[in-house]
Amino acid sequence: MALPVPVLPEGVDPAWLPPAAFRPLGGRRTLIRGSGPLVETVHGEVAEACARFGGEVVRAFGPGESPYDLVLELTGPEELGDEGFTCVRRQGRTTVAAHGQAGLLYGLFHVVRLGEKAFSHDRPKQAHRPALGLRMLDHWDNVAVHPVMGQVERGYAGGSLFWADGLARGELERVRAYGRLLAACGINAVAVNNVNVHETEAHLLTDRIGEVARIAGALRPYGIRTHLSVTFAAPMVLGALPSADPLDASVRAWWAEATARVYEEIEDFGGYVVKADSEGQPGPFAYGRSHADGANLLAAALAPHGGTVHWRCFVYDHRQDWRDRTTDRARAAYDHFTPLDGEFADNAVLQVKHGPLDFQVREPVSPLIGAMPRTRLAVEVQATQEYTGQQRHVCWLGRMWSEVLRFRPDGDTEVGALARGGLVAVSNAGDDPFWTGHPLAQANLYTFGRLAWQPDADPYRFLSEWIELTFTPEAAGGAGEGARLRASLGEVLTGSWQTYEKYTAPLGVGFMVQPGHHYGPSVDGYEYSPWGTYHFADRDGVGVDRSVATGTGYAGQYAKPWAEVYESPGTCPDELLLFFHHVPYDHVLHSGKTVIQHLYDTHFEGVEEVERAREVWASLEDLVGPARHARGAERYEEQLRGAREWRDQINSYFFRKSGVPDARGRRIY
Ligand code: BDP
Repeated sequence: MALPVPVLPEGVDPAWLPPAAFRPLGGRRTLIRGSGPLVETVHGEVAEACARFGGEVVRAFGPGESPYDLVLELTGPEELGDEGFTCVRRQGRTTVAAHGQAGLLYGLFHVVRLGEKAFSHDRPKQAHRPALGLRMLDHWDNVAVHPVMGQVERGYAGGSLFWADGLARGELERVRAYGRLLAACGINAVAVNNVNVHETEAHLLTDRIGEVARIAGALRPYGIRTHLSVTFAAPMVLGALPSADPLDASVRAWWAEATARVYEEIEDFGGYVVKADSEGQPGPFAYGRSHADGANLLAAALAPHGGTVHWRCFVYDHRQDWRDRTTDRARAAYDHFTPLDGEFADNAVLQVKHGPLDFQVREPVSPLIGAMPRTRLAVEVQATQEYTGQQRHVCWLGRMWSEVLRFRPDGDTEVGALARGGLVAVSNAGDDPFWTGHPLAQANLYTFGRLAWQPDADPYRFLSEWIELTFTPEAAGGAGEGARLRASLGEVLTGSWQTYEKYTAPLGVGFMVQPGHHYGPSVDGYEYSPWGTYHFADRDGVGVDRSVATGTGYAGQYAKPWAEVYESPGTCPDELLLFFHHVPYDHVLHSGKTVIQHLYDTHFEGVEEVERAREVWASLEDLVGPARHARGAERYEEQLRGAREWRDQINSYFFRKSGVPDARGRRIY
């Protein structure tokens, strides 16, 4: 029996799977061959398209040669793995063949992305399979509303999709619809609660696992495995043991039993996510044990069931002495973890933030990636826009992520290939009607999934796909208006990351945000605090000396060629200069401009670019639908206000520090 396509509540944006995206399946005869729960999902999708747009779907070859337009069959070769598929069109028939059920589902979404082109002319057989086996979203959702952080820590899209009133939601249709969106961009794993595990959330592991099982049940029809963030202190918090020492036999037994019970409830449970010894979370250091001891404890509990532990590497001292210029937070992950290379169990994955600090608008790629050849690493990016405008500003991050994924830490292998443990994003979705607050922030979620499938692909291709699927330009306005819609959306999104960087904290200087919530400028907000995120601006210059010769030595954590490239201001790329060097304001960049003039110019330009984007969005009123348009328009007002605030504060600050006037004579206060 076909599984029904989830029904969205009134007013919820269908995002990149609006009914119109399925129109090309309409009026066609489709044959589906194979059985299993995900095949039923595929059947449900096609049946829904036929109900809406005409056409017919059947489950077996009828007598004689029937003229099928589309065949989706579970007969592909084993080499494709569970998630791969082939697609070919010849003699008027498009055939998708997969070995595994998930592959068939991904194959269907591939056909939807191709649209009419899937049926218009012959196509040679092409095999598709994901480069990375794990393509995951971490939700920083709290079950209970946290007094300071709200429900979704760093969430800008309303409350949690999973939890309401302190419990798993009773109605999970929207969770199923979320699973559908995720599958349509290739995501196959979700962690359903915050990495900061408070007491309520800790119980999800034991007495409240049934709630997690219900969520897992809603995501499963779309091929998504559920994971849980757990606290390292669980044996004490939940089991009343006197210790959580990873080498203690009773602690090991506790984890083994607790984990076995999890698998009784959720057979295909993915595993645990752990933030340990980080920003106040408990961890193995308390017992004089290493992070390999800690991760292996959980890996051992999960191994008999096929689960994985995702052990985060965001380990640093958040109570450092800001007067001590030799300690450097950027060094911490590498210093803690590289000595442990080779000590981690096979089912332990180290989850590394893409940059050494914390999801800034520009950071170098973490030197830890590439420095642990005998360990499985997953790379973590932040789709939720904590430091990039909190989904009130448009900031399409696909290009940034692609630069990370195509970076070659050793000058040879790309990050996308080194991330054998997968690609993970902190989710930007919530119970907001547009899923992501700003409707255009959906593009980040979509692009993330697609990049996790194919990390070396051109990210702009995925942006165009998102625009086509979400706005179906032809359907929205006919050929001429469709082209205008397409071009306008491309214009406001394509360069939005660079625009954001221009009016906030360019040249790799980072932070300068308001402490706590991290929205809006406060140049010295963290400058005299223990968090380790400094810019060291004084009357002579700005930036952090991380060279080996005279600074913190961080640049020396890279392999060649990067250690040399970053070591000297003469070779360091402009966009990272202030991350690696403290330079005078009149230091001349490769671009030929001085640092101070670059700061002034980019801040003026950034605001102008937002003004222009706001106008472009205003011109789309008739084409994007009234509710979506109104939401975007309101956000653009706020983005412009915010961009001006950033411009004025940053420019004034540096003008006053340096005393250097703007070469173009613009007014700086
Ligand atoms: C920082 C966030 C904080 C997270 C932390 C993490 O400000 O809310 O808990 O990262 O990744 O970016 O653990």
